[in-house]
Amino acid sequence: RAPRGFALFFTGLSGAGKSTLAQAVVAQLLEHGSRPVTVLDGDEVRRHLSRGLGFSREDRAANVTRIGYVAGEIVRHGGIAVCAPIAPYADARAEARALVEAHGDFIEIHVATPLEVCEARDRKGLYAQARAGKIASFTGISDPYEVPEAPELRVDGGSAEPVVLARQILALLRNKGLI
Ligand code: GGZ
Repeated sequence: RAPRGFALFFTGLSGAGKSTLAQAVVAQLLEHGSRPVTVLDGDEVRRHLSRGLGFSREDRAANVTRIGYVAGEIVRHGGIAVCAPIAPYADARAEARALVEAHGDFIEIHVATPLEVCEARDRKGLYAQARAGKIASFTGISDPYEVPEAPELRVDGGSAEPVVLARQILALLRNKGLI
Protein backbone atom coordinates (compact mmCIF):
# COMPACT_ATOMS: atom_id res chain seq x y z
CA ARG A 1 0.00 0.00 0.00
CA ALA A 2 1.26 3.48 -0.86
CA PRO A 3 2.52 5.30 2.23
CA ARG A 4 0.59 8.25 3.51
CA GLY A 5 1.93 11.69 2.68
CA PHE A 6 2.80 14.10 5.42
CA ALA A 7 4.06 17.62 6.02
CA LEU A 8 6.67 18.66 8.55
CA PHE A 9 5.93 22.24 9.48
CA PHE A 10 8.73 23.95 11.41
CA THR A 11 7.76 27.22 13.06
CA GLY A 12 9.82 29.56 15.21
CA LEU A 13 11.73 32.83 15.38
CA SER A 14 14.27 34.04 12.86
CA GLY A 15 17.56 32.40 13.76
CA ALA A 16 15.92 29.64 15.77
CA GLY A 17 17.53 27.04 13.53
CA LYS A 18 14.49 25.97 11.50
CA SER A 19 16.30 25.75 8.16
CA THR A 20 19.31 23.95 9.60
CA LEU A 21 17.09 21.47 11.40
CA ALA A 22 14.91 20.99 8.31
CA GLN A 23 18.05 20.25 6.25
CA ALA A 24 19.24 17.70 8.80
CA VAL A 25 15.83 16.01 8.76
CA VAL A 26 15.76 15.93 4.96
CA ALA A 27 19.23 14.36 4.88
CA GLN A 28 18.12 11.65 7.30
CA LEU A 29 14.88 11.05 5.39
CA LEU A 30 16.81 10.59 2.15
CA GLU A 31 19.35 8.33 3.87
CA HIS A 32 16.41 6.33 5.09
CA GLY A 33 15.55 5.89 1.40
CA SER A 34 12.04 7.23 1.64
CA ARG A 35 9.93 9.06 -0.93
CA PRO A 36 10.87 12.32 -2.60
CA VAL A 37 11.02 15.24 -0.22
CA THR A 38 10.01 18.77 -1.22
CA VAL A 39 11.44 21.58 0.86
CA LEU A 40 9.49 24.83 1.25
CA ASP A 41 11.96 26.95 3.16
CA GLY A 42 11.13 30.49 4.31
CA ASP A 43 13.79 32.27 2.28
CA GLU A 44 13.32 30.19 -0.84
CA VAL A 45 9.53 30.53 -0.77
CA ARG A 46 9.79 34.29 -0.56
CA ARG A 47 11.97 34.36 -3.67
CA HIS A 48 9.43 32.40 -5.70
CA LEU A 49 6.00 31.37 -4.44
CA SER A 50 5.57 34.47 -2.28
CA ARG A 51 7.63 36.94 -4.26
CA GLY A 52 6.45 40.49 -3.61
CA LEU A 53 4.94 39.79 -0.21
CA GLY A 54 6.14 41.77 2.80
CA PHE A 55 5.85 41.24 6.54
CA SER A 56 2.47 42.75 7.40
CA ARG A 57 0.06 40.46 9.18
CA GLU A 58 -1.87 39.98 5.91
CA ASP A 59 1.23 39.22 3.87
CA ARG A 60 2.59 36.77 6.43
CA ALA A 61 -0.80 35.03 6.52
CA ALA A 62 -0.86 34.84 2.71
CA ASN A 63 2.69 33.45 2.72
CA VAL A 64 1.89 30.74 5.26
CA THR A 65 -1.39 29.82 3.55
CA ARG A 66 0.37 29.45 0.20
CA ILE A 67 2.93 27.17 1.81
CA GLY A 68 0.06 25.18 3.33
CA TYR A 69 -1.65 24.88 -0.02
CA VAL A 70 1.45 23.61 -1.82
CA ALA A 71 2.25 21.25 1.06
CA GLY A 72 -1.30 19.93 0.84
CA GLU A 73 -0.89 19.16 -2.86
CA ILE A 74 2.39 17.35 -2.20
CA VAL A 75 0.81 15.35 0.61
CA ARG A 76 -2.21 14.57 -1.55
CA HIS A 77 0.11 12.75 -3.93
CA GLY A 78 1.76 10.81 -1.14
CA GLY A 79 4.83 13.02 -0.87
CA ILE A 80 6.71 14.57 1.99
CA ALA A 81 6.67 18.36 2.34
CA VAL A 82 9.12 20.09 4.68
CA CYS A 83 8.14 23.69 5.46
CA ALA A 84 10.12 26.18 7.54
CA PRO A 85 8.51 29.62 7.74
CA ILE A 86 8.43 31.71 10.92
CA ALA A 87 4.62 31.42 10.75
CA PRO A 88 4.07 33.66 13.79
CA TYR A 89 0.28 33.65 13.77
CA ALA A 90 -1.80 30.80 15.16
CA ASP A 91 -4.70 31.33 12.76
CA ALA A 92 -2.50 31.13 9.66
CA ARG A 93 -0.82 27.99 11.04
CA ALA A 94 -4.26 26.49 11.64
CA GLU A 95 -5.19 27.25 8.06
CA ALA A 96 -2.03 25.58 6.77
CA ARG A 97 -2.81 22.59 9.00
CA ALA A 98 -6.34 22.30 7.61
CA LEU A 99 -5.06 22.45 4.01
CA VAL A 100 -2.67 19.57 4.71
CA GLU A 101 -4.88 17.48 6.99
CA ALA A 102 -7.43 17.21 4.18
CA HIS A 103 -4.89 14.85 2.57
CA GLY A 104 -2.54 13.51 5.24
CA ASP A 105 -0.61 14.22 8.42
CA PHE A 106 0.54 17.65 9.56
CA ILE A 107 3.44 17.52 11.99
CA GLU A 108 3.97 20.91 13.58
CA ILE A 109 7.39 21.32 15.17
CA HIS A 110 7.91 24.39 17.27
CA VAL A 111 11.60 25.28 17.17
CA ALA A 112 11.50 27.02 20.52
CA THR A 113 14.97 28.51 20.68
CA PRO A 114 14.86 31.37 23.20
CA LEU A 115 14.84 34.87 21.70
CA GLU A 116 18.04 35.67 23.63
CA VAL A 117 19.83 32.83 21.87
CA CYS A 118 18.51 33.79 18.41
CA GLU A 119 19.48 37.40 19.02
CA ALA A 120 22.94 36.51 20.36
CA ARG A 121 23.61 34.41 17.25
CA ASP A 122 22.24 37.09 14.90
CA ARG A 123 23.85 35.39 11.91
CA LYS A 124 22.42 37.84 9.39
CA GLY A 125 22.57 40.93 11.60
CA LEU A 126 18.79 41.32 11.37
CA TYR A 127 18.19 41.57 15.13
CA ALA A 128 20.69 44.40 15.40
CA GLN A 129 18.91 46.18 12.56
CA ALA A 130 15.52 45.55 14.14
CA ARG A 131 16.74 46.89 17.53
CA ALA A 132 18.05 49.96 15.71
CA GLY A 133 14.62 50.48 14.18
CA LYS A 134 15.89 49.79 10.68
CA ILE A 135 13.54 46.84 10.16
CA ALA A 136 9.95 47.45 11.18
CA SER A 137 7.70 44.67 12.47
CA PHE A 138 10.49 42.22 13.21
CA THR A 139 9.23 39.01 14.80
CA GLY A 140 10.10 38.78 18.48
CA ILE A 141 11.24 42.41 18.64
CA SER A 142 8.48 44.59 17.25
CA ASP A 143 6.01 42.00 15.97
CA PRO A 144 4.41 39.10 17.83
CA TYR A 145 5.22 35.40 17.74
CA GLU A 146 2.21 33.46 18.99
CA VAL A 147 3.64 30.37 20.67
CA PRO A 148 2.03 27.16 19.35
CA GLU A 149 -0.14 25.63 22.07
CA ALA A 150 -0.22 22.05 20.91
CA PRO A 151 2.51 21.30 18.38
CA GLU A 152 3.24 17.65 17.65
CA LEU A 153 6.75 18.37 18.92
CA ARG A 154 8.62 21.20 20.59
CA VAL A 155 12.41 21.36 20.44
CA ASP A 156 14.89 23.95 21.61
CA GLY A 157 17.10 24.60 18.59
CA GLY A 158 19.94 25.68 20.86
CA SER A 159 19.84 22.60 23.09
CA ALA A 160 21.56 20.02 20.90
CA GLU A 161 23.20 19.50 17.54
CA PRO A 162 20.78 19.54 14.59
CA VAL A 163 21.57 15.89 13.75
CA VAL A 164 20.56 14.88 17.26
CA LEU A 165 17.29 16.84 17.11
CA ALA A 166 16.64 15.48 13.63
CA ARG A 167 16.93 11.91 14.97
CA GLN A 168 14.25 12.77 17.52
CA ILE A 169 11.99 13.93 14.70
CA LEU A 170 12.61 10.78 12.67
CA ALA A 171 11.75 8.70 15.74
CA LEU A 172 8.44 10.55 16.01
CA LEU A 173 7.70 9.87 12.34
CA ARG A 174 8.52 6.20 12.84
CA ASN A 175 6.22 6.05 15.88
CA LYS A 176 3.42 7.51 13.81
CA GLY A 177 4.02 4.94 11.08
CA LEU A 178 4.80 7.64 8.54
CA ILE A 179 8.24 6.28 7.60
C1 GGZ B 1 10.82 38.54 10.54
C2 GGZ B 1 12.07 38.94 8.64
C3 GGZ B 1 11.58 40.24 8.61
C4 GGZ B 1 10.66 40.66 9.63
C5 GGZ B 1 12.92 40.00 6.93
N1 GGZ B 1 10.31 39.77 10.55
O1 GGZ B 1 16.24 34.58 9.49
P1 GGZ B 1 15.82 34.84 8.10
O2 GGZ B 1 15.57 36.36 7.82
O3 GGZ B 1 16.53 34.24 6.99
O4 GGZ B 1 14.34 34.41 8.06
C6 GGZ B 1 13.46 35.50 8.22
C7 GGZ B 1 12.59 35.55 7.01
C8 GGZ B 1 11.15 35.32 7.48
O5 GGZ B 1 10.35 34.98 6.41
P2 GGZ B 1 9.14 33.96 6.61
O6 GGZ B 1 8.51 33.82 5.29
O7 GGZ B 1 9.61 32.74 7.28
O8 GGZ B 1 8.19 34.78 7.63
S1 GGZ B 1 6.61 34.60 7.86
O9 GGZ B 1 6.35 33.19 8.15
O10 GGZ B 1 6.30 35.47 9.01
O11 GGZ B 1 5.90 35.02 6.63
C9 GGZ B 1 14.28 36.80 8.20
C10 GGZ B 1 13.66 37.65 7.12
O12 GGZ B 1 12.70 36.82 6.42
N2 GGZ B 1 12.92 38.80 7.59
N3 GGZ B 1 12.11 40.88 7.53
N4 GGZ B 1 10.15 41.89 9.65
N5 GGZ B 1 11.71 38.09 9.62
